[in-house]
Amino acid sequence: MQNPRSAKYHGPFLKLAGFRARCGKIAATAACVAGMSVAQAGELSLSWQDNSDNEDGFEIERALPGEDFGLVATVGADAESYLDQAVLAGREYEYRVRAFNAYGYSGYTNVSVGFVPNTAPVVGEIEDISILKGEAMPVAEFSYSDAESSPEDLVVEALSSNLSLVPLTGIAVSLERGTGSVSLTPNSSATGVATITLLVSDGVELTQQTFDVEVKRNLAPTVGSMQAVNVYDGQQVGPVSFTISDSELAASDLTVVGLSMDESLIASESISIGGSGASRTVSFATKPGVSGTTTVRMAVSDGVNTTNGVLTVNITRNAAPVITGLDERYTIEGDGEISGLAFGISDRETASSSLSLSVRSSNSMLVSPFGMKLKGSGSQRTLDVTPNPGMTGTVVVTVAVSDGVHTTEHAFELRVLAPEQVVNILGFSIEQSLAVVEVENREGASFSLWKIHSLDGAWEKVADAEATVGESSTILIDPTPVDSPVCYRVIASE
Ligand SMILES: [Ca+2]
Ligand SMILES: [Ca+2]
Ligand SMILES: [Ca+2]
Repeated sequence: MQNPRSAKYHGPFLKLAGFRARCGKIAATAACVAGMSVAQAGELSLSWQDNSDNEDGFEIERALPGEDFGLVATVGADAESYLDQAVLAGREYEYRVRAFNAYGYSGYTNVSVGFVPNTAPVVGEIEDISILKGEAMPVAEFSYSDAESSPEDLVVEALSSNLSLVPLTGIAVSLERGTGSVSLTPNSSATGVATITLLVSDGVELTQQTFDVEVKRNLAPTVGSMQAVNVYDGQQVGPVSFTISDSELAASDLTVVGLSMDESLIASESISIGGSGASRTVSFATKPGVSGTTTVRMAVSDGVNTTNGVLTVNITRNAAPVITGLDERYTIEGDGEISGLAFGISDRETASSSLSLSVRSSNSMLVSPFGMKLKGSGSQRTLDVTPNPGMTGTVVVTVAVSDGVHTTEHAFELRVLAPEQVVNILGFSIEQSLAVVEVENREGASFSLWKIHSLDGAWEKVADAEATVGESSTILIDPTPVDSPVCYRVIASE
């Protein structure tokens, strides 16, 4: 508690509580206390009647009730009042006065009693606090003031009605110019209600203010059990569904974080959580080339408690598909083609009808994508290859089959031989709008000029011409400029 002598009084201007007056006969001088009043907060004003005409001055003495009088001031001759500014609010004081001169003292006046009024401090209301166990405790703020004392002269104490929930060591009060805050640290394992009482004292009067702190039960979230999943390596898995709930929070307020228990089988970065509310999903990818059993953990948190859901993942190594029945090398004679080249596809885990099959060529000028056709179904497939007309050379044709995880390829070399030569073309050039063809051929042979605007387009015949032995032939070509390159070829025939 505060020492009341340090408190200052700032109360209203009040009448003196007790007043008694008695004029006494005094040897050398005479005086009589005539009245006393509160001049202003923290002051008492004393007045008396000067009954003497030969005094040198007056002595004013003061006492607390039941205690001895002591001199508080000396004032000069003819004075009839004194202002005592060293009084405390809420206290009662007794005064008496005597006159003095060179010959001695008069008798004392009667004793007059003055009371310095005081009002109790005022403490603002404090809102009750309710939290879930483990949640952060908000700071309780309050205002406090006193009519007579400044805030820094007030003493604030706090009490707890439930020490097992909020021990006294768990209450910290800080004060700042009339605004106080109470920081509470409840017992981390306890729940219940504690009434916190604040006692604010000005040294005389005490005001109390209470508020309740409730720490409610907080159960950990629950996660529904999940059936193990059997998957392959290198596979995208999910979304796999699971349910979550919490006694205190809405499921939408729960947070879920996925974690791999074996990073060599499943990378945690590949785990993603989807869904909303009580229905959530987990998706992840198994690493390629691995096998084994691990778990993906879903950490479900209500902000305080965490419950782990567990998904067991059995990873089997996925075998690559197999291609059978294709050779390493094929040859097409002349302007021929390959039709119905049979081969088989199969996979240990995936039905043949579900495998994806593709084919590509290393040289689109010789064998364009349109020149290759895959046919058949299930495990029995065929391939047709038709080279571009008149083109010769060697191309690598690659057949690829995928089970969605692994891809197996079979590449074969395809040689496209030129048809038997019937006419020799010695030279071919384009000069402005003329194609100049130089042939060394037999009498009666002919040739034709073809052009193509892009590799994916179709060859289109420009003109047919009869060859003249030993001479160059010319063909008028379309001089219209084009944006894309144009490719020309000459085919000779008998
Ligand atoms: Ca007060
Ligand atoms: Ca909870
Ligand atoms: Ca497979």
